[in-house]
Formats: sequence, structure tokens, C-alpha cells
Amino acid sequence: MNQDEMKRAVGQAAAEMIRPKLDRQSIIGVGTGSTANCFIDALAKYRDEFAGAVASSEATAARLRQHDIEVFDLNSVSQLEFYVDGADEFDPRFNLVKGGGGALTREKIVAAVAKTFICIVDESKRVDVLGRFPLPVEVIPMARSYVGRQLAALDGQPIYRDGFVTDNGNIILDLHDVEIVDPKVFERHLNNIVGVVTNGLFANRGADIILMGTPQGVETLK
Ligand code: ABF
Repeated sequence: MNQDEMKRAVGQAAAEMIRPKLDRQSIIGVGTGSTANCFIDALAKYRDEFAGAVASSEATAARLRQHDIEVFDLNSVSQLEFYVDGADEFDPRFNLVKGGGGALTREKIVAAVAKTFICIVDESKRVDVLGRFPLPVEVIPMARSYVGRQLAALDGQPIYRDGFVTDNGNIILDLHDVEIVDPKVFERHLNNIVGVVTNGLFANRGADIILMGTPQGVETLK
């Protein structure tokens, strides 16, 4: 399988994994990105078997609606059994870097509500230590320079994602060249910088299950 086929395979595998647990009241948390899109396309085949979805971005909401899947406001939902989303990197402890697509804040909120986070990736996303992929940090626009200086003091190189505005009206600083040896501590540390809305480390709430596409097929990591 090539990379696109691996993405389609893990999207299909995630839909098949959750399908037996769905009923007409079920609402599913759905992530953002090309792999999550494959999940949406696979899920659409079963759209009469569940109530709808909560989307982690405007782009995902649009794709769900194209498939006639109802999109719910998270505030109207008290429980999500599953959140299915991709990632930019994962490590052996299921810590993740996410947010390459800029949807990290809503992704983190939906993941927080879900009981089970199923992460769908191809094997290129696997690393021993997080940090090869630049770590996205969503920042309130007026704090951009201040947060940039704070991030630079951590040894990394923050780079402003020029021209990009998040669904929440904020900007992104991508932190390059950091080796994240203790993801849980680093995630909390970044959250404590005033002006930071969210960072792309999903360590304190990492994945529960990883479906990893390989050329030979889908591996389930638990
Ligand atoms: C989302 O999509 C993100 O958190 C991550 O940045 C990205 C992965 O994209 P893709 O599946 O296109 O590689 O899940």
C-alpha cells in the first residue's frame, strides 16, 4: 500500500472498529486532516446507524454535512464515546503531536470529552521522541511576540505561521528543533505561558488506541 491507501485503510478500520458500538443515539467526535477525511468517507456508509458527529474544525463540519451526517454543537452533547482523529507524530507511549492543520484547540476539546480516542495514522508518523515535527502553539494575536520570546527561551525556534488564522481567530507559532523528552510536563509548561491558547502536545490526554497503516495492512496498537 502507498501512503494514500494506508490512510484510507486506517479510516475504514476505525469506522469498522466503532460500528458495532453505535446506536441511533450515538454522536461521534471527528478530527481534521486527510486521514480523518478518510474516516469520514468510510463512516458515511453507515450514516443511518448513528445520530451524528461533533466536528473539530469548520472543514470537517463541511465534509460531514456533504455526506448528510448531522453536525452537533459540543455544548449540546454530554458524552462522546469515541473521538477519531489523525496526528502528526506519535511516540511509543501514545503521546501525540497534533495541529499541523491548525485545528489543535478544537481537537483537544473534543478529545477531552471523548471516552476513547482512536488515533489513525500511517507508519511515517511514528517516532521514538516527539519533536521532529514542529510543535504548533495557538496564540492570542496580541501575545504573538511575547509568546515567541518565551518559546525561544526554551531552546526551540518559534516560527510564525504567516497568513494563517485558526477557526478561533488566533495565530499559530510552530516550535521547531525541540526534543520533547517529557511530553506531559512540556505540555503543561507551554499551557502556563500567558497568551497561549493551546499547544499541539496531546500527552496528558493522549490516544487510547492507535490504528497504524503499514504497507502490509493496519496494525492495532493498544
Ligand atoms: C489532524 O490532522 C491534526 O492534528 C494533524 O495535524 C493532522 C494530520 O493530518 P494528516 O492526517 O493529513 O496527516 O489530525
